[in-house]
Amino acid sequence: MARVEFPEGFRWGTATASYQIEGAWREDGKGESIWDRFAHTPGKVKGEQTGDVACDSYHRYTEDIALMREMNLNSYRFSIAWPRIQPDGRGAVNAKGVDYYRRLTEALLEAGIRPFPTLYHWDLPQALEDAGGWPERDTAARFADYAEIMTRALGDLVDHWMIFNEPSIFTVMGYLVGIHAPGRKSLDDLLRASHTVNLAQGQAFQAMKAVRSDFTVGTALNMSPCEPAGDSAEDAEAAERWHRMVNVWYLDPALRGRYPEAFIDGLPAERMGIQDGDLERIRAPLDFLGINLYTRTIVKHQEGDPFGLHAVPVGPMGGDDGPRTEFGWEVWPNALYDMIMRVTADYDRPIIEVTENGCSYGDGPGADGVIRDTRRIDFYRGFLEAVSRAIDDGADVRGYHAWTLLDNFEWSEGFEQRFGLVWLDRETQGRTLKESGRWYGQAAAENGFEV
Ligand code: GCO
Repeated sequence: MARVEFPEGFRWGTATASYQIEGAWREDGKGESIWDRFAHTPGKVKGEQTGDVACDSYHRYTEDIALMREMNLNSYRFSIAWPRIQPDGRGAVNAKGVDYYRRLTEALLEAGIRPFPTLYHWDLPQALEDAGGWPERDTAARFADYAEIMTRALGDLVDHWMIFNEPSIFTVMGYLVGIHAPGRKSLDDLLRASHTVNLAQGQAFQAMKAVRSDFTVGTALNMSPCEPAGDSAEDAEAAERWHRMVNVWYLDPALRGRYPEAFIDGLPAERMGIQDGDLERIRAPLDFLGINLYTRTIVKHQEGDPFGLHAVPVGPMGGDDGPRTEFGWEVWPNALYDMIMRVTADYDRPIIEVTENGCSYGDGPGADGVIRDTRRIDFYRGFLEAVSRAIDDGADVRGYHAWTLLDNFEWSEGFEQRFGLVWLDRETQGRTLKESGRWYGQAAAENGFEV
């Protein structure tokens, strides 16, 4: 039997997000978020489901931490709900909201688990959306204020921070495609939102470093290696433009102070609202890069696409060679190896943490109560082997976070898609460790596994 090994000190964790697990949607002074508003709007979420209760982790976080300990985990990526901290996205701080995250953080430290918070995982205060949302430039300054407030509040307990979760998803899905909150459908809104988010990332980074210069600050980007659909030069160039738009639109501004060249007709600077001095403001020399990855993307050249990139992804998520999860996403572990190695080569071997990777399978309890989700075990075995191979080939990967700890609210899909290492019984809020959770826990304990 061969063995897949990881470096000493490698972080084994899971990832969640506030709106997807917390519930308590209007408890202890929390303000309304755009996801509260969106999920309460008929026709937006499957089965008219909402995150009002979700996994009730606002009240049951100690149960969640006990499950992480049972899995021998030493890192927990969670997100902070901005509307718990500033109910209207500006002004006075809600002490009860800060207290919740302080209790959660202290309990994690008590359990020997690194608290690893993301400041923004999509739940913008509705009051800021009412004032224009991410397309409104002032939202960047509001976000930087929130980042300063939160890092000052927890800076004695938390050393590692992520600024955003998947900016190219929440901007595209929320302002162009419209199937995520706030449900707007405008290319101009998307273009302006993308620039405001880059401004917010740069200004928040500066604000956080001013609170503690030794904070380790990164950001979690959804990434997917872009492969040309055919052998033509056109497809190869289209795949590269798609890579620049989807993978590094929020990385090049931070690390290089410029936007990547993705648009056929050049950067739409005017439509993005770029002002003099902005290319300095968007810089953020990140201490690490978080990679969220699920599969690869096959791209072909096509004129007349909605973006103006002359590039479109082919088919559903991924290619046609691997098996598909129940969400229809191709299982292609080499995508993670390829993406890690590309970032390693392009950005001078940055520190990387895999901040999300996981799969949706609905396997539930058998007659004996055991949840034999063997396809999820195979998924993690394959992707973790890819990470180990990337490290052997020179990448500096410090940790891996399975998406996700427990079955939770999967945005417009409601609770239909189950990504958890832990089964959630939505009637009782009962948590049951799946066989994949046991397997992952043993790998974490041994810092590796047999293949
Ligand atoms: C994302 C989000 C998570 C999702 C997960 C499965 O990557 O879309 O960060 O909130 O739930 O990726 O889709």
